[in-house]
Amino acid sequence: MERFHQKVVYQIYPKSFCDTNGDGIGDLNGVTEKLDYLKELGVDEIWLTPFFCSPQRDNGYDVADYESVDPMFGTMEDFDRLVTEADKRGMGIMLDMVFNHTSTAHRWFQKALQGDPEYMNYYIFRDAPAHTPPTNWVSKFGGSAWEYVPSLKKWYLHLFDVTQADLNWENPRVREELKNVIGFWKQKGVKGFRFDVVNLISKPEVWEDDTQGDGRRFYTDGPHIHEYLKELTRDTGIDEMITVGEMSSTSLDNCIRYSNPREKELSMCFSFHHLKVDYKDGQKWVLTEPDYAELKRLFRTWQEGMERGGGWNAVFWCNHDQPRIVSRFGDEGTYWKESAKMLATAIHLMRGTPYIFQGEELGMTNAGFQEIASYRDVESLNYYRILQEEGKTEEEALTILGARSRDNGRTPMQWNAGPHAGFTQGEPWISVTDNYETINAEAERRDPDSIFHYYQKLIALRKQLPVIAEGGIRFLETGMPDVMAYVREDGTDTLLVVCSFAGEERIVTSMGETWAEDPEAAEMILANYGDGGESSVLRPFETRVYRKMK
Ligand code: TEU
Ligand code: CA
Repeated sequence: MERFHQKVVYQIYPKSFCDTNGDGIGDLNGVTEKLDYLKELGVDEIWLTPFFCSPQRDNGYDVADYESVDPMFGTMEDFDRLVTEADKRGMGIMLDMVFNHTSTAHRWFQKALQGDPEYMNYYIFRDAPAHTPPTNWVSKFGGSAWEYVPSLKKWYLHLFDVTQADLNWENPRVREELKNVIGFWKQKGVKGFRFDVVNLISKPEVWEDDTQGDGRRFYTDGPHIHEYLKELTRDTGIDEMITVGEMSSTSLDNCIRYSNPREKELSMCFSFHHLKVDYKDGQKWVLTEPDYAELKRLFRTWQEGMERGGGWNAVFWCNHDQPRIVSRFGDEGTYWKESAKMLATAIHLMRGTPYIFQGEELGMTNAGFQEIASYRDVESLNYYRILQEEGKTEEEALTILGARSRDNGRTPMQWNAGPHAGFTQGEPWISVTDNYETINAEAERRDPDSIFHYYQKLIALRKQLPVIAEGGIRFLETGMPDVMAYVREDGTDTLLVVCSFAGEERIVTSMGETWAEDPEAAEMILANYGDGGESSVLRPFETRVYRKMK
């Protein structure tokens, strides 16, 4: 078994996790202070999003010095102490490497701006007339993906914010610099790495306008991506660690190659297709109801496809870029607890390594801010403007932001019912969601029926039953678009996982070998309603897990 198949990773956005010095910003000492909480939950690895020196234009994904701790998060000694304390509790620290781009405040880019040809070749500068970008590509944060530098009479590429300049991975000097960054953090005891939008690093040989889209088809899963990943892994020796690639708009075939151990590229991949079933025609900023039939189809394609190809999925719902899943695909009201537990079951028993984003284990919900002053995210602030330029009213724009903004996942962790949910003694950099008096860690640790304790059970189950980490997976036809069922099996154990995404009852008639009709043949080992209920009726958002020993 691969060392990470039984593990569960917890993602921390330090800025919103726990503030220990009263400046309203979460810090590394806040993470250290909460390690016992994470140990109680039962997670194995802790992924920290970037805390390196940064102008914070994209909350740290605009890195100005890769081998540093930004003073707002603390000191390098604070980091060393965090690694030591996590290690004492058997937990590893995973860092987030933003290698597709640096901040324009990085000294490399500053040297490039001064016209130093060596450092200009660290980035992607192109000649083109002052008012005509080299291509018509669109930044993921809106606007052109190119910025003109009059003093150089050249444009530079930025697939994200204008202050995030794309690195030129064709330049061996760049690749050596980034390998040294990996080496720096490895020797500090880091146990794993997440690579940010890593499948965008290989740019095309030919630069041309995209007449069919925003340009992503030219730079996504680019011509040398697999070579670069093999070289990075080989030359830094990270194949012994847990590595995960964030793959933007990628394909199943590429993710099999990225994560099949034979390829010696990465341990696993994040893909996002399942988190676009509520995008209208793939457009994030156009609201539509989730298409659960498509959600099931995607899970089946990726789960069964990655098993066939020997790849490995990172399975997740939430992160710092996504709205809170209980608000998005579950129910914030009557069935808040049941739907949060169902959503957790749906992915934790799949084939792959589960990731829990801070607060997801509490059922934290979207903030849904309805005034622009509450927003902090550069992408959201850009689209608040863009949507109104496209003719939306301010109210319509705020309704869309309330559902889609990345700030929904960045509100402070809700620790208790005290001021600012116990996140800070100061003024938080972003408002706390107003339901913290009922949704918080202290309340849920006291409630045996809480979402927190349900996540504990799921994490423990992955360690108790090898079939979860190692078994095969097969999806069943339930005959209903919003009821998902799959079987996990190995030589000795078989599980049946049934999840209803519906807000009302569903009658279960046929699901092949479900054993629901013959409860004696199988034992129900997990459920989100107190009692076993009627085997042929699924209550709103009901989930049940049956086990049959061969
Ligand atoms: O995210 C890349 C990414 O695909 C998302 O930002 C997505 O494109 C965006 O939310 C639009 O839906 C990674 C990081 O997770 C994100 O926080 C950074 O902003 C981005 O890369 C640039 O580094
Ligand atoms: Ca702080």
